[in-house]
Amino acid sequence: MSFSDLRSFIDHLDRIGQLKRVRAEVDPILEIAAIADRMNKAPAAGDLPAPATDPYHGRLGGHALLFENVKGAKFPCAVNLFGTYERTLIGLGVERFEELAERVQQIAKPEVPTTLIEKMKKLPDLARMAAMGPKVVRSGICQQVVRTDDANLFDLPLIQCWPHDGEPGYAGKPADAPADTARYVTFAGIYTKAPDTGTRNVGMYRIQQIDERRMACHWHVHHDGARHCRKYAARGEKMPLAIVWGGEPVLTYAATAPLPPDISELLFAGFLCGHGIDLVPCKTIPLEVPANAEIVVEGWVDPQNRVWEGPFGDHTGFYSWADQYPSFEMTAMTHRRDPVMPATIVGYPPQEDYYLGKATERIFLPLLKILIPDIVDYDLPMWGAFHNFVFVSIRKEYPLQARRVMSAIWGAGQMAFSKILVVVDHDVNVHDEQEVMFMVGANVDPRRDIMYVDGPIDILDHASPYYAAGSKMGIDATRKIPGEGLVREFPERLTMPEEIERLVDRRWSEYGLG
Ligand SMILES: Cc1cc2nc3c(=O)[nH]c(=O)nc-3n(C[C@H](O)[C@H](O)[C@H](O)COP(=O)(O)O)c2cc1C
Ligand SMILES: [Mn+2]
Repeated sequence: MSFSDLRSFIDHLDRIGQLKRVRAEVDPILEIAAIADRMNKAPAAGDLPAPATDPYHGRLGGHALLFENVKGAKFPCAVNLFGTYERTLIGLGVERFEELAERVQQIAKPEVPTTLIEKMKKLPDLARMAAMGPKVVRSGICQQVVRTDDANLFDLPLIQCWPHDGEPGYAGKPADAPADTARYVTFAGIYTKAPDTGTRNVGMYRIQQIDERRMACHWHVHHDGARHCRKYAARGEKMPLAIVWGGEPVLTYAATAPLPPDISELLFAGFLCGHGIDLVPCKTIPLEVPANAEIVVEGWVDPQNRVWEGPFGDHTGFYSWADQYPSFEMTAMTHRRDPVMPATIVGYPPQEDYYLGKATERIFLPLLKILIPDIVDYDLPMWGAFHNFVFVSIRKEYPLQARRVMSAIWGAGQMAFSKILVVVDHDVNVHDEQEVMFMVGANVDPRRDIMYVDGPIDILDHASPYYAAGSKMGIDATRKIPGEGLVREFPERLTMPEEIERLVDRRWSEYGLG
């Protein structure tokens, strides 16, 4: 079962003991973030066992928190809603991510009907598929309250996450930069539309508050929000943009999913929750937003007017550099009568975003396998902060196959940003960090088995020699075969014969070893 809005998700977490309410007044400046950070590193609430795909870190994340009294703000703030495996699964309405992976695979690999009868049988499927797209409806609860001239961003519990966020004279921001706030939109969907095709995009991008009505839009140059903005800039036009908190919880995940450009996150969310997302037209801009949202900020981006954004304590565990980004000016704020604003913090892992990344890892595995059939499984280890490390296992059938897989991954959408790739054989469990690193130690001749390439790098990477450009490393930890350079025969891995294992099982009690 998936939830129709954030409210019912929060209520459910409350009922099952996964949410704690904080009634004491808390400061949106650093205090909420410090509490959320502790929660992310605490033992997980609930009793779901660690998933097999994460034996090391699967039981962290504490409780979701609802801060009911945020200093200076009109609305409460929720954090850590997706901050464990269990809560992410609940939010996505499934018991295992693989259920969604199977659903996605059906779209990507449809069985093509050949006979007329088969085609007729497929009709209900097609109708169901068509029903997953977003629908525009006349009115929505997200517009119970509409404020235009008196809309004020300080009413929102926007948080400052880390001490040097937005600090003048720090990490590339000039000391005399115009004043802004260090507060951020951290857990919202950013809605835009391409001016030429009308394609909608939803991305999760952080947005820094400048003052009562203005903000700075931090979308990476490689992401769709930036692409849309460049299109408006080329036409000399401003871009309508909506910031949306809440709505169907699948939307929050869909905004983070690495879909190819022009593949609609709203359609994807529809597939994930099994029905189309209802949208309502915005009040002051030509865009549509989820009818069930909690809060919507409408406005225009001026691509010509760039303002300072950052520095920001980022998911890398470091501050990312300040830079200039397009400014946004609010024209309206609409919301429910009693909205809740979700927020998140990022930083040294684990944080809430880790589980969204893990959902992506599992849901996109079938699609990655269609693109690169050699792949058996892959893992993004927690301490790799998404793309610093990727472990991949392959069924190896010919020389230098691991290098082909590396090149393919570096060409596959956002996987292109994988900085250090480790490729192992199919019989290695990629979710077992020790086993993977054991194979790196054992199977690698560094000069022969390491490949470096140059290419685009995640813009948040501070170690690359250039902004968004640098090198990547592939480590081939598979067993080497002829044709892969100077190779001696690889020995067999140590294992006991099956019958001895069974004999020892049988006789265990006889040994008196407990
Ligand atoms: C908590 C969180 C914060 C993020 N912040 C940003 C951000 O500030 N800018 C950005 O470009 N991507 C950010 N991302 C990553 C994008 O949401 C993600 O890459 C998404 O797939 C981009 O969608 P798009 O391809 O439609 O642009 C963030 C992700 C998460 C989970
Ligand atoms: Mn997109």
